[in-house]
Amino acid sequence: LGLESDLRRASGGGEFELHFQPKIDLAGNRTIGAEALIRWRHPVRGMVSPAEFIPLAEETGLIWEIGAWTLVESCRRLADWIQRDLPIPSVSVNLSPRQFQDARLVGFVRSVVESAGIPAGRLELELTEGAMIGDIEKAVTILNGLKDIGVRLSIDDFGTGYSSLAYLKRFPIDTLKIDRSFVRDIVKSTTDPAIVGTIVNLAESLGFDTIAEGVETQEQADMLRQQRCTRIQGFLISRPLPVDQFEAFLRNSV
Ligand code: G
Ligand code: G
Ligand code: NA
Ligand code: MN
Repeated sequence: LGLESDLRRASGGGEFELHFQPKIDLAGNRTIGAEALIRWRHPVRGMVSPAEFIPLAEETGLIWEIGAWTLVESCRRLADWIQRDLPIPSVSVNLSPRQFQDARLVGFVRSVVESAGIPAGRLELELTEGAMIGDIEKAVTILNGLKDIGVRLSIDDFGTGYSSLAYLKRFPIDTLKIDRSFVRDIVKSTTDPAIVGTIVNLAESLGFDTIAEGVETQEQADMLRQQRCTRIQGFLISRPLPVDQFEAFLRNSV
C-alpha cells in the first residue's frame, strides 16, 4: 500500500528516468535502435525495478500517466539525438496491455510524435501478445490507427503468448521480438534452435523482421545467426544504460 501511494506521487515523473538498451544487427555490426526502459529512483527504497511497479501501475490505472511520461521523454531524447547527429536510427517504447486498450492511445501517440518533431518511423512501440487477445477486431483497429501515424510496431516476448497464426497475419506489425526464453538455452537445447528458425521463417513469410532478446553470450549469438536471426539485444552487447553512458556507447560504436 505504501508503494502504491508513492507511485501515485512519482507518476508525475520527477523520480523516473529512462535507460536505453542498444539493439544491433550482427550483419553490419550496427546499432539499429534502442529500447527505452523505465527506472524509478525511490527516495527511500532506492532503485525499484519496473518488474515490481509496472504491474502495480496497471492494476491502479497509474500506467496511463507513467506511460505518457515514458513516451514523451523517449521522443524528446530521440529528437535531441537526431538534432545532435548521434547515430541512432530508432527508439522503442514498451506499451502495457492497459495502455494499448486505452481509447486515448492513438491520438496521444500522434500528438507526442508531432510535438517532438521526430519522423514517426523512428519511433517503435513494443506490445505483448497479451495486449491483443480478447477483442481481435478492436486490436486490429488500434494497430491500424498506430500504423497510420507511421510508427513501427513490434510484438514483444514473441512465442510466449497466445497469438494464433490467423491473427498474426492480420496484425500490421513490423517486427517479432523472439522471447529470451528461446535464447537462454539455445546452445544446449535440442529444440530451441528449431523454434527460433521456425519463428524466423514465419516472420519472413509474413513480411516481418525478427530480433532476439536476452542474448548474453557469443555462443548464443552464433546459434541465432545460424538460424538467420541477425538482430540481437542483450547483455552481450550492453546492459540498459543511463543516457550519458548510452550516448558514449553510440559514439564508440561508429
Ligand atoms: O528493464 P527491466 O528488464 O527491468 O524491465 C522489466 C519489465 O518492465 C520488462 O517487462 C519491461 O518490458 C517492463 N518495462 C520497462 N520499462 C517500461 C515502460 O516504460 N513501460 C512499460 N509498460 N513497461 C516497461
Ligand atoms: O519484457 P521486456 O522484453 O521488455 O524486458 C526487458 C527486460 O529485459 C529489461 O528489464 C532488461 O533489463 C532485461 N534484459 C535485457 N537484456 C537482457 C539479457 O541479456 N539477459 C537478461 N536476463 N535480461 C535482459
Ligand atoms: Na520490451
Ligand atoms: Mn521482451
